[in-house]
Amino acid sequence: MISITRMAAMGLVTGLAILQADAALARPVHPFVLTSERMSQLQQINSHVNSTIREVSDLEQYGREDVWTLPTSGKGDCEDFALLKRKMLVERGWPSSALSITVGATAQGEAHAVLMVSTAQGQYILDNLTSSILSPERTGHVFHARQSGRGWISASGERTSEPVADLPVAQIITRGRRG
Ligand SMILES: [Ca+2]
Repeated sequence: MISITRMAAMGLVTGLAILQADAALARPVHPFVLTSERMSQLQQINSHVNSTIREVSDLEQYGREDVWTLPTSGKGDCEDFALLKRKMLVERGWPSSALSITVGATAQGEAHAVLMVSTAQGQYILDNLTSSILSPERTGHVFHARQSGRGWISASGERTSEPVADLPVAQIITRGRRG
C-alpha cells in the first residue's frame, strides 16, 4: 500500500482535511462516454487483475516500501494493481486523461490507492479490494489526491510534481515532510 512517508512527500498527511471525493477532485477534462461495452471492459479488467495478481506488500516483495510499478512478477499491492489496470485500459483505447491513480484511505484508516475512471456519466473506482465497479462515494474510502499528468492534484486543488510511479523511495524521503 502507499505509505505514510509517500503521502507526506505528496503533502497529503499533516494539515490536510479529509475530503470526500467530489467534483473538484474528479471532474474529467474531456468527458468520456461510458457505453455498456466500456463498462463491461472495466468489470472484466478489474476482476481479471484482482484475481490474477497476488497481493503482497512492497516490503515483502522488495524489502522496502513504496515501489510503484507494474506487477510483472504476478505480485503487487494496491497501487500496482491500479497501474496495471490503467495500462490495460489504455491498450484497449481508453484515453489516459480519463484514468487517474487516486490515493486516500479506507474506512479503517489504511492508506490506499485505486484507479479512478472519469466519464461523462460520472466517476468509477477500480479497486483491488472489490470486484464491483463503484462510484467514489460508495467505496467507503476517502480520497485525498488524484494523478494529474505526471504529478498530483489534491482535493483542495493543490498541485505537486511528485511523480506517480517509479520514483525510488529514498528520493522521496530526502525531499522532507510538510508541516
Ligand atoms: Ca507497490
